Amino acid sequence: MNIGLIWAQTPAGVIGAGNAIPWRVPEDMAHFKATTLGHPVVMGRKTWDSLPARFRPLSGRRNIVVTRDPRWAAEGAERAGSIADALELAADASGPAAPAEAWVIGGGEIYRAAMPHATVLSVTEVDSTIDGDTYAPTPDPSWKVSEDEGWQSSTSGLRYRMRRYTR
Ligand code: VY7
Repeated sequence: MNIGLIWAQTPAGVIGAGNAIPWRVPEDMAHFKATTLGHPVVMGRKTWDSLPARFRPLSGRRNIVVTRDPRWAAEGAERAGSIADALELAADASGPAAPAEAWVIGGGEIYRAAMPHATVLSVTEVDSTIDGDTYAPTPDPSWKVSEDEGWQSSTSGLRYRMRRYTR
């Protein structure tokens, strides 16, 4: 199973502020949904909490939530006690075919723990100088940009670019 990490960051690496994404780029939300739809998604418990309740669980995807709390439970989510357990759960076929890919969707702590397991990174750069308290991991030199669609303008007024890294 291929494991991807997907995030959106500012050029300074900010991905979050106060348990939320401190910008609104609809094109990136659409890209996030299109990329992850039909695949298991793995997220940390804080990221689960950050999703507006009406969007939980993320529809059309198995939602696997990583937490050390053995009593944690939520409707529509499966609990895993570690990243390794979450990825094992994601790889388990419930139907006839094993899933080809799973996406790790955040947040900062989970990206850092999952990066060694990943073969692809989908990184949206949002051209904003906004401050935050949560940062993207830094891809080490084994990662190369394999796709870059260049800067685009969002209806939000911000510029953004989508890049894919592989190794
Ligand atoms: C997270 C939401 C947050 C706030 C309001 C609505 C990249 C993104 C993420 C995570 C953008 C989000 C949403 C958007 C997705 C919808 C459900 C509603 C869906 C990430 N590049 N961008 N993110 N939702 N990990 N990586 O906006 O979600 O997918 O069904």
